[in-house]
Order: sequence, then C-alpha cells, then structure tokens
Amino acid sequence: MRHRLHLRLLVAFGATFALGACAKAPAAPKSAGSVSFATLKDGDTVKSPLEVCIDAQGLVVEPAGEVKPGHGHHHILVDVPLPGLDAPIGKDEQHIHMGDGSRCHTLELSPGEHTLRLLFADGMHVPYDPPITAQVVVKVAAGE
Ligand SMILES: [Cu+2]
Repeated sequence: MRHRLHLRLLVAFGATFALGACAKAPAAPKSAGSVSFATLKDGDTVKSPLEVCIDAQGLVVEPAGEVKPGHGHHHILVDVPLPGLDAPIGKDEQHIHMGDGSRCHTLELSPGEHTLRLLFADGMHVPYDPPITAQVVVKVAAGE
C-alpha cells in the first residue's frame, strides 16, 4: 500500500514536470519572416525629418506586451551595431521602439551619413535569433 502511494506520487510529479516543460515559452522561435524599408534604399540621399516606413513579410506586427511566435513590433536602430539577441533591446534615442505596433516613424537626423537598421523583436522587446533585420546607409542632405 505504502509502496503504491509512493509510486503514484512519483507519476504525478513526473506529469507535472512534463507539463511544466511544455508550458514554457518556446526558446528563440525560428521565424521565416523578414522586414524591409518600404521607401528607402541603401545609398539614398534624404532630408530630415525623415519618415521611415517598414514592410513586414510573414510576421504579425502588434503592440508590445504578449510574446507569441512570429509576432512582435518594429525597432529602428540609428548608428549603432546589432545588439545582443538574448536580451531586450535598450531604449534611448538611438534604439527606437515602435511598441504601439506602428509601421512608420519620423526620425530627426543631423546632416551626413547615418546607418539605419530595422530589428523586429517579440512582445518583450527581445530580438529573434537569427535576427529579423535590414539595414541601409543614407546621406542626410544639409538643410537650407
Ligand atoms: Cu520594443
């Protein structure tokens, strides 16, 4: 009797453990999606303020919050390298979060060359791995 109870507990524990493992968020969901600049090409000469609009293929763009595979929001990184892919993207004037789920954002840029990088991340601002990203270098003309 005692032995049987012990066994039952063990089975229950095992089942709980297995359920727990399943309920965990999938690690770094592989996504076939991509992002691109809707109107900008590498090497373009532009004026500031510059409206940047982003196209997403195979992704669901939505406000920040919940983490769901293939879902997330856009970020624009200005003159900074690709950040680590295992942590939320920082937030400052060079790391712009479009956490409202929008696809366009207006940038104020100083004259000269700027590197603009798109980076799509999940509802908690963590980039996908491999990264869903695109980059252009633009030249901002001096205002008159
Ligand atoms: Cu974000």
